[in-house]
Amino acid sequence: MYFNCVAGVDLTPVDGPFTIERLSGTWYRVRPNQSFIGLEPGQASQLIVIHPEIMVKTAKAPVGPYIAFDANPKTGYSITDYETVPFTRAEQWDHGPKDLTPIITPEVTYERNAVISDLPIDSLPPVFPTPSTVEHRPGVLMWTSMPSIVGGPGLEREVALAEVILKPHFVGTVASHPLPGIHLTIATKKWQASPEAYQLDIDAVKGVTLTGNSAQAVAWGLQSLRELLPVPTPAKPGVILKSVHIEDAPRFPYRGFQLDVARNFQPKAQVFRLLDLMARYKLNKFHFHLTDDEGWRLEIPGLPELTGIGARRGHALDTGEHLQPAYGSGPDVRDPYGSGFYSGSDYIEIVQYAAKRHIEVIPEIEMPGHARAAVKAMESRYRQLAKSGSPNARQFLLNDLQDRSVYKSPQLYTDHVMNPGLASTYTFIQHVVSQVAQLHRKAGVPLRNLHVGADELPTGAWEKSPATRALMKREGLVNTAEVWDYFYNRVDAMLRKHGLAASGWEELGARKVKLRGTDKLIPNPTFVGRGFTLYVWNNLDDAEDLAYRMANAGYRTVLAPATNLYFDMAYNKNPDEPGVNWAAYTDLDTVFSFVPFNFVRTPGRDGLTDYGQKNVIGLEATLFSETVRSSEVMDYLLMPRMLALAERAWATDPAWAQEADPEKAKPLYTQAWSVFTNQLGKLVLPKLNAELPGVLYRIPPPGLKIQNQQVLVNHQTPGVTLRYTTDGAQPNGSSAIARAAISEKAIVTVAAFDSLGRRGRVSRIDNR
Ligand code: TNX
Repeated sequence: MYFNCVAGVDLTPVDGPFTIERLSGTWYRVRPNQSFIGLEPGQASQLIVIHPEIMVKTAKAPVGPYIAFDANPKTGYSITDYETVPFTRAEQWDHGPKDLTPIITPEVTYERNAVISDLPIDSLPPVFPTPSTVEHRPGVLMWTSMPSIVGGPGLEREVALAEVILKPHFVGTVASHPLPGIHLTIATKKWQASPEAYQLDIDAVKGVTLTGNSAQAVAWGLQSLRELLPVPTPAKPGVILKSVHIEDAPRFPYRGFQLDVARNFQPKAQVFRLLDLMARYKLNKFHFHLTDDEGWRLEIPGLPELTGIGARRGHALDTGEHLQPAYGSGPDVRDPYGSGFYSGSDYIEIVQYAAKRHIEVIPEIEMPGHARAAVKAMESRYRQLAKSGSPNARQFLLNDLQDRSVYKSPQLYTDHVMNPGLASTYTFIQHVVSQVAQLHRKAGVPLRNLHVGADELPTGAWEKSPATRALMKREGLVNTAEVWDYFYNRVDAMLRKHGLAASGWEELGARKVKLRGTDKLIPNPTFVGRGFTLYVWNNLDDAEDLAYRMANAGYRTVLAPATNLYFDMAYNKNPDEPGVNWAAYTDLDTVFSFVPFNFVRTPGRDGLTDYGQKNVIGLEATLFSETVRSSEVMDYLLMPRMLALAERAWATDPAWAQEADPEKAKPLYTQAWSVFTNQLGKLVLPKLNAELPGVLYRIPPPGLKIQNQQVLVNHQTPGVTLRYTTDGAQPNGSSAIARAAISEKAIVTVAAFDSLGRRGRVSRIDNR
């Protein structure tokens, strides 16, 4: 029997009729051993699998089990009638007295929600993310039918966007284009240097005047107009808009989101929907994690094996034809999350779809680590060609077949790195880079930034490779850190030939050194001033201040801290709450409360200097997809946290973050948090539901508390409808509404329902 387990399995032999072995990465096999005497039909046998750490999350349990029989070892039979039983024993999640992270009970939720006030809609900022300034003016603008939309040169797309936004409000009306209309123009807003700054005026007489520093700025202004418009009601066409003057510009030029489609694939339609979401909330950089150990998701002309082998996963005893199961993809190569890739024309469509929404696609090609899909695909290509005697068999080979290095990646791979000592490695990179650039050219959207990975080369890699040793001798390189510099020097040179700037994870600009015997990352002097952009994710332990040290040293930096902006982290510790937990539990307020310029908490670590601050170009949230085996899970982990990201990345530095005195900062923060949660519950999410239905964002469970024998109920996003039952059943759309305290003496089950009647997570309390 085979299975995957992202959390790893303890392989210490245990007594019993089965033996567990690790095949590669976190892919395991269980085999009957000598003491196995067979199973009669209907008979059961127990296998104990020990996880080396406290698991906490059911999402980390074994997944994708299947069976293969010795008589026919190449065929796997999926086991679908299995379940992960809920964790019920404290030792499954409790680390003991030092464990300060609570399980989130309905009572804890109640206390957390209690700081949120229910605010009237009129008191909320009418646009999300919060604009720099909003001045309400007297009067209202009324349209009874579709207004005329006039745009200056270069604004054809924005005129079309304005039409898309306005049309649903005038269904059934005759387009008489009443005055006043909508005027879109590009003109320099002197008050703001940002090319994304816009000014939006709504006036009873002059209509809507939207001026931006660029077409992109005008598009953002239209998103603001969309937020100002009421939810379209086809039965009552027409629009009444209050007069307002808005001046707005983003805090950060880089407002990004990274999607990993390598670990588990997402179809093109889901990528489009993500881009729609990003555009709504003015996020402008889509970092597309297209390759990793477990998948290569972009067709590259000339290298059919990359997708033919590297984009497919299924049961196999070797990687000659496709990769092996990972993250629960099971034995079947048709699994839609294990297998899948974007063809050249799919990719062109994605790039164009993004460009239309003023979003830059930054593709990522992972190297030299996290590259197993490419390494195995190129090894298989080599073997095929070598068999037929081709002189070019080694042309694109990525690994040194004589490599005896001993290393292990965080995902437990031992054979997943590109080798810097092979000329063919550079031939491969050169080919891929030029093909990706070519796809962008075909899309009519030139590639400007390419993310070249640089994540987590495990200690020990390359060290016993004859090819790398020969390189070191030739070039006079004394250690792996120097080989690393050599490698990225060459990669950078290739990128430059295509006019591309290199981006990478922090290690692109970091040097691994030893401090009193332990590893430490310092800013790498070699590449300062090269124009690299570093995405710094590690803010754990003594890397807490790494992002600031990089920026202070002169590296252009994007903040992507794992504790606050990694959306594969679960919202909380509860075992059944989806997601993982290696960095943190990341609830909505963990994202909302992130202070980009002052997040280091431990005394003695570095802060951000004024010089460093200029190098921080923005924020990025990521979604790594080890546990994202459906579009539903993707939506759930993404939203509404993406809204908190958008607010932090776009809105000006909030007052609470600038206040040095914690006593004064606290009430300011609480007020801002109330405003944000009320905006979500009353404006932003209902609007999203109406205009882009089907985004299955997380609707958190209500908070519950018993007081004077009554059940008090509250919620994180005021504005939802709270319904309850007293018979133990899950509430539905016709269950009683919890308007005030619930006094029934019963087990009370409560859930929130959003504007589309979708039920959120359920809370329960015993009031008998
Ligand atoms: C770390 S952060 C990784 C990824 C994993 C992720 C899971 C980074 C650049 N590398 O390879 O998918 O953690 O959270």
